[in-house]
Amino acid sequence: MGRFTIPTDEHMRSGHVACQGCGAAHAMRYALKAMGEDTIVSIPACCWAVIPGVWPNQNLKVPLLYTAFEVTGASISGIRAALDFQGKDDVQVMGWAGDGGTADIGIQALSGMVERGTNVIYVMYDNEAYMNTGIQRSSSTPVGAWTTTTPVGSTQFWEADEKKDMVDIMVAHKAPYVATASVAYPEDMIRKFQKAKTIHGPKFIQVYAPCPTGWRSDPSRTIELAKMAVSTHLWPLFEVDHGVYTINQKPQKTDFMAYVRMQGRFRHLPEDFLKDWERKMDARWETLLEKERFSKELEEKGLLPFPGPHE
Ligand SMILES: Cc1ncc(C[n+]2csc(CCOP(=O)(O)OP(=O)(O)O)c2C)c(N)n1
Ligand SMILES: [Mg+2]
Repeated sequence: MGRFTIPTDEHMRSGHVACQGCGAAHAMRYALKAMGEDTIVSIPACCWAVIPGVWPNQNLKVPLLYTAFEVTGASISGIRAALDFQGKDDVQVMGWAGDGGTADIGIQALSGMVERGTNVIYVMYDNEAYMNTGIQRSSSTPVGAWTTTTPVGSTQFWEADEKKDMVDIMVAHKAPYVATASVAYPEDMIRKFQKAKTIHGPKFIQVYAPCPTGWRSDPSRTIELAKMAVSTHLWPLFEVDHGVYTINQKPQKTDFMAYVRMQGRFRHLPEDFLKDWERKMDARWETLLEKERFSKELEEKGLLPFPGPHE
């Protein structure tokens, strides 16, 4: 990862209305630095439908289309089709949706978009719950987490299910480029967006975006928390380019409990539950290492990378 690679151009003005320490606000700023001014963004209902503020004072300098919650994939397909009809190949189209809008309610439009091989970038900024409407659980909420619909108290009814693996789902769709990114690593994130721009077809990037309001974490420690998610192997940074996995960072694992303790949403969890969760996360990391090794083996045999759509 090179240093001083972050473009100085800003496509986001100051004056957004995100909460203090909002990871999603950083995510958009970095993404647009990579995407550039010739980008049309489509955003469904989510925090980011509010964050830019009200036109004409909205803080994004690029054209922005607000859509219904479930249609990001369809919306950016339509924008792409219109641009293609006009011969505007140099304009990028970026869908920008939350985890609820992607892993739950928008998944059918996203699936169709990928299946059709649409030439767009779809970003899922993952704050791990429906934050804009008051911290309800989504299928991307991690196991054990408190949310307002998985309350903690006499019921002990915290989130029971494992986080849905959207990267696996996108890889199974044979999207030509699938990656994770984190607001704690802007160089890595910007490089991935720049790379995505050069690849024809549907690209999917899932960005780790801490939400101090919903995670009950200190807003001044958002980046520290995001770094710890990577170093605990909870949020591995990797990319899958036409089926070939590359893990971008292989850090020496740091203290899992320290990560958990920084967030009030996990405060109630008993020791044995946390130990079990950590074991599962360790196994997931080992599995990812194996996927990388195996996909490189397939590449050596000429079985990967698979061809992109319409190639
Ligand atoms: C069909 C429909 N159902 C529910 C809503 C209400 N709603 C607006 S934003 C939102 C939460 C979105 O969650 P997510 O996609 O994770 O984005 P975040 O708010 O966390 O940024 C909900 C439930 C809606 N706008 N439309
Ligand atoms: Mg969310």
